[in-house]
Amino acid sequence: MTQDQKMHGQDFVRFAIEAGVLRFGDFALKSGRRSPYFFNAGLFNSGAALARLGQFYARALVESGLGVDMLFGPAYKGIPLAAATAIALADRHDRDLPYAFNRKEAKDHGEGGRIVGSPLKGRVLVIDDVITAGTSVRESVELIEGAGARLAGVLIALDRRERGTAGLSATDEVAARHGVPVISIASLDALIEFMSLNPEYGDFTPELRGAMQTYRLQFGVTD
Ligand code: OMP
Repeated sequence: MTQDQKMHGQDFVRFAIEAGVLRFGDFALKSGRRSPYFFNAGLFNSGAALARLGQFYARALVESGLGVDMLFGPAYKGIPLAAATAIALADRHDRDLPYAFNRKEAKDHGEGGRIVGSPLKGRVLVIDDVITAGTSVRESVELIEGAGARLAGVLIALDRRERGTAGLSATDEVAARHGVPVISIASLDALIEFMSLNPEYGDFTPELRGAMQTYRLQFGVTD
């Protein structure tokens, strides 16, 4: 990871905390694990927050150097994420990429079908919030391949760096299963580093920082 990517991750953690998206407490996850933190991307819920979020995604993609032909936002949460990223790529990076998203229910009238936006073609980047078990990625891959296109990679906001079914992190499992990179704006490591560099910020008590370390030891991957 470059120094720039590291700084970018730290800036994103600060932004997510300030937006109330990253919270600390006691949360039950989809996996059944109890976590001392939770990232709720749905709380990037104003025009300014969404615009800034899109800029973070766009920059992470450009910095990764990954070549993609279009963006795909899986319903529902991925839809505004892909749209905001497409806008930021055009505005800030002079890259006008097509984008699409799916409906959860196929329509039997009007234009019909499950894909809205640009037809799925070429190398498609899936944009999502958080990967835990990678369930939604599998569904996106079926849609992409069903249309004759190819998954190019997955771009997420936060990589929780938790163990999946094997010893790998769930994001590394997704990468290995589909043979593509998973790019994240920030990771649990960035969050823990932010907490130790800014102990006075928010309410990063020694107890909370201890709980984060314990959680990482219990469920995280070390690399
Ligand atoms: P998978 O689709 O199994 O990878 O799980 C990702 C989902 O976990 C997200 O889309 C959320 O519903 C949820 N989640 C978060 O949004 N933020 C977190 O910090 C943790 C989770 C989670 O439940 O693991």
